[in-house]
Amino acid sequence: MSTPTIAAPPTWRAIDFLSDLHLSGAMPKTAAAWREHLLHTDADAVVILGDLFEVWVGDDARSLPFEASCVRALAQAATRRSLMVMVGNRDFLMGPALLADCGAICLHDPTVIEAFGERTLIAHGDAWCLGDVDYQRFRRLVRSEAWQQQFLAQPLEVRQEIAAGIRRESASRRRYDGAADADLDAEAVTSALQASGATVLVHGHTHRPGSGPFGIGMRHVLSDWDLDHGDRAEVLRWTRSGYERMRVPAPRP
Ligand SMILES: [Mn+2]
Repeated sequence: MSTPTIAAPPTWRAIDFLSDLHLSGAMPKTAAAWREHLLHTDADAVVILGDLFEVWVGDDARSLPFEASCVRALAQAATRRSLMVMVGNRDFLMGPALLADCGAICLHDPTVIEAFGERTLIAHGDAWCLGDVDYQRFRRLVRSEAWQQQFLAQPLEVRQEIAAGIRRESASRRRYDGAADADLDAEAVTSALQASGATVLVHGHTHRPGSGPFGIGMRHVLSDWDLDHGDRAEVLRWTRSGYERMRVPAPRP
């Protein structure tokens, strides 16, 4: 299958990429900084590459106060600029209907964005951590229709309890995210770049922000966000002049 492609309108001057915010009610500063950026960035488009939420247990979670406030922010942002969302390994149960409801474009993982005369491949990143065989097995399970039907059939409170259990237990958390030191497979990335005609890859997931050559191309790894226990929050901005990392400030008290 050819990689889905999104062509940026020629009028666009800046595209903001972000991922791995891991938003939850327990991280109010991070959520506030995200909302501020989302609503007030001067970019033409905001592209979220997975793990916007620490966990998303199904679209009925939008009825919970924190989740509802985030969904409102997404919908508000989408009235001002183009908003695109790809799901990650934490929030893969965010459905296309919910995103459409917010006015966001639901992105296939991976997708190509064509802008400024170039083609950039974008992905969450976990699907190419092929060295982590246990994680890939787990990923296939939870992405299967059967597992999701069974999980979503349980009451919201039960699903929240299961998610909280995963967050408490570091062993199951590793299973959920993959090994902490896992990186993307360079051969898989090379094939994906070749198949999509892209020379640059932008991805998240590994929480190891940085830019450099990888496979046959160049890659930019997005930063995770944490302004509640640390000082990490960054957006990668793509313009005609290239890629630039921008620190996102903590919210004013
Ligand atoms: Mn992830």
